[in-house]
Amino acid sequence: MNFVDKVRVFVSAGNGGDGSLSFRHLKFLEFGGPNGADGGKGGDVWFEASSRLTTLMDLHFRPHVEAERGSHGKGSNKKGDSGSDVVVFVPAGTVIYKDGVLAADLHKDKQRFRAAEGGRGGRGNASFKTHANTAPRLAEKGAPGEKATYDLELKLLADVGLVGFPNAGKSSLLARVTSARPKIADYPFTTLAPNLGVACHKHVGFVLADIPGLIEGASEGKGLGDQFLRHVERTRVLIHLVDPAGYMGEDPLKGVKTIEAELKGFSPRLAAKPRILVVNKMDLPEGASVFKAFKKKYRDRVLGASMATGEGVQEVLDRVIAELAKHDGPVRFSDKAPGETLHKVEQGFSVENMGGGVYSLRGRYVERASAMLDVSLPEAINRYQHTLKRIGVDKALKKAGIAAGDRVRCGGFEFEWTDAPLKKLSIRRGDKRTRIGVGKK
Ligand SMILES: Nc1nc2c(ncn2[C@@H]2O[C@H](COP(=O)(O)OP(=O)(O)OP(=O)(O)O)[C@@H](O)[C@H]2O)c(=O)[nH]1
Ligand SMILES: [Mg+2]
Repeated sequence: MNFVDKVRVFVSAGNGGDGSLSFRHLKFLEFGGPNGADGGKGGDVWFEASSRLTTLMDLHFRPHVEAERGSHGKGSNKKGDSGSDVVVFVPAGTVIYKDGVLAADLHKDKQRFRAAEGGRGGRGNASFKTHANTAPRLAEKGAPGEKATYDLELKLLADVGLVGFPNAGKSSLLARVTSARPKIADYPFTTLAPNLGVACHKHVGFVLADIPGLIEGASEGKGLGDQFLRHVERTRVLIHLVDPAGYMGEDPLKGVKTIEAELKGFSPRLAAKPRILVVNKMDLPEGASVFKAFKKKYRDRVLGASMATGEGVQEVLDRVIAELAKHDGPVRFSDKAPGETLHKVEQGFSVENMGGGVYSLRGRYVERASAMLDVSLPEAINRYQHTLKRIGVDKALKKAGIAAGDRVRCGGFEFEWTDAPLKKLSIRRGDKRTRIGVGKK
């Protein structure tokens, strides 16, 4: 089984339901007034952290997430139902990026982030009723739900990270101080995916992460180490384990430099972590002399231990809890965890002359307005034109050199531009009323 720790997810929120265009018809009441109700809101898509999950595996197999659309409004003022939200559960410790920018950091159980907001329901004609226009033949289509692509990364939430060359005894340390039972064997790259374990020492509990061994070039992708270094990126302390026999016969003192360079090469954040240097396998014949050489260079900063006999393990744990106490507080990936964000529709727009008499109009507000326009309703078109004028689109198009007969594209919608003055919007009467008035004379 693969350890999935990075996955790209495509989310689409539900579209809003369309508003209804309807009038009340009663036997003895000819002009019952508009009663077309609004459409329901489309469902949102949320990410929620759950401490019960440990991998992003599910999303790896089902990366497309869609929320339900709102239902359409109906006559007799029957509002459309909202579409149900979809909640995607991810392990606590999942960091979410949108276009390479941090969007949310779900490090605590039940933390939520709205990944895509459902479109609002279109308004029915009852909503457009005013004193001046008592019978509007005007309704909006539902707003499109947001669509977005996110990159999710799982960062295990461990307090202590175990680093070192393959075969140094990292998994042996985890097995000795926690109830985790990782695979341990006398060959490099025994560990292929991170193992976590919970240790308790002198009433202090902490989580240890055992990751695959690092080799030279790990930070550039050699071996297995680099893809897992990010798991220890937000631990508070690193234990660097050294095999006195040296990795592949290399001098263990030189080996420390190699690992240090890899940590630095991966990220400055990793390089800045406090470290506990431990010469392991002190029961081996070369243990004592190697430890002596380390002591000369690193003085108090190095400890000797044996995961085989248990010698020195208590001292390592003492050092761990002392360091943890010094570097308190939960470790966050970013200082500003956005948590929940509200998406406001930006009012800004931009106009671009594409050549050949075609102009492109961009901006979330205008694109949404275009998507909500029901072109079969002249009154809706009139209102749309007034909106564009009010927010200054007309002016901007003129400035960009538009001429009558040129075309404007906005979202998936295209219209012809004219210079003709707009009809007054507010004093339009229902067609029927005018006709009846004439008839009564
Ligand atoms: N003699 C002796 N052998 C040890 C000690 N600690 C670990 N070993 C042995 O060293 C070998 C490697 O141990 P692991 O714990 O698998 O090492 P690792 O660092 O997790 O290795 P990778 O997962 O491959 O990176 C195993 O055969 C262990 O039994 C020790 O203190 N003394
Ligand atoms: Mg291991």
